[in-house]
Amino acid sequence: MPKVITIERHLLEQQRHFPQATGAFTNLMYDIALAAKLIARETTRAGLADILGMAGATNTHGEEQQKLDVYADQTIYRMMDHTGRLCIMASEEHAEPLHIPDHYPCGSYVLLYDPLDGSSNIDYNVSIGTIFSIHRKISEGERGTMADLLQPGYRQVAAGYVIFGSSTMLVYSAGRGVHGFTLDPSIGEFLLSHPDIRVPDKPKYYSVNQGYERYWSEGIRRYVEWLTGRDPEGTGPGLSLRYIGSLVADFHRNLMTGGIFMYPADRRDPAKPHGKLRLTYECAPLAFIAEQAGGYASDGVNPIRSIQPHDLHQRIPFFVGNRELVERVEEYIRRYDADWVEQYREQTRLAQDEAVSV
Ligand code: P6P
Repeated sequence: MPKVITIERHLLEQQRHFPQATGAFTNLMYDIALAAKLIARETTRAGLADILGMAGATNTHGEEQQKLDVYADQTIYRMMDHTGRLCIMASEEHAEPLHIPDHYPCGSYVLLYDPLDGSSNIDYNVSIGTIFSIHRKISEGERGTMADLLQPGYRQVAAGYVIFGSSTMLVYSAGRGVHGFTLDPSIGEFLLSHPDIRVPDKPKYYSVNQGYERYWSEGIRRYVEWLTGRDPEGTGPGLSLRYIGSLVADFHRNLMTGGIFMYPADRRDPAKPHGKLRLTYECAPLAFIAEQAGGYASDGVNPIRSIQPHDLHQRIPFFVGNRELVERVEEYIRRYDADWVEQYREQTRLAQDEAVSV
């Protein structure tokens, strides 16, 4: 009989590599897995229950909240707020940090999460996902502060995502490789189905919203020409386009098949000069996963892991996947978008100076 490894067993085995471990991280991951099971149950029923459709409320970014968004956000918070493992949280659905209630103890970990990314796809039965990032507390005192939330990606203790699709998968890394668990709903357990995930050396796909091509910089336009083998020298890899419009689904496919996911800065929306995706609870955790699997992630100028956040919800351009593909887009941006790079560096510096001065 093949060895059945539950996520609990896997976490306990991994914990043995950390002699000082108290079990708090292991229990935190259990809590995340349980929240994922509860959300999975609702997403599979979404077509049946009255949970479909807009909740009526709008989130911090003025986007209409789907009821599943609200349910996922509340479920994660309620699974975490009383355990004594966290000192503070942050969610894509809330402008301000989520503090641990005074009547609950605080712990030494920090959790940032996007409770249900891609939620606009809910009504069309397209895969959606939860993304999470875990840091250690660095501030003084018992309770967490904004400084604990605004840590650069290289300080992440762990990161992962749950993809709610044809099956529910939890993919995570705690710095010792990337491991995928598939939910067996008949027993309510996440079973190890994809140990030690590595980005394949030979990439297959590129993912970008081609509909925005007219808003791209010259560097991005030329890079995509190269990707699809249309560059003058014909040296490009000739990749196929796959784009679902659900970050977790697009990321997961490229992680498994090799490729690059891109959400570049574009001139389409002046309110979002640096693209749409968020650094702290989308790009940084996925960058952690990609690099643990042998890939690389960049904003086109800097490694994602090196970026010091200046705002909880700051947006950045995002390129993630096979290292050589991501490094190549950095080359194209350096070569053809020098003015934009200078402006981006200046805007970032000013924003970081302003954040420090507050
Ligand atoms: P666009 C979904 O709304 C999301 O935040 C990500 O999941 C996805 O990658 C992106 O937006 C798609 O955005 O502008 O291509 O529709």
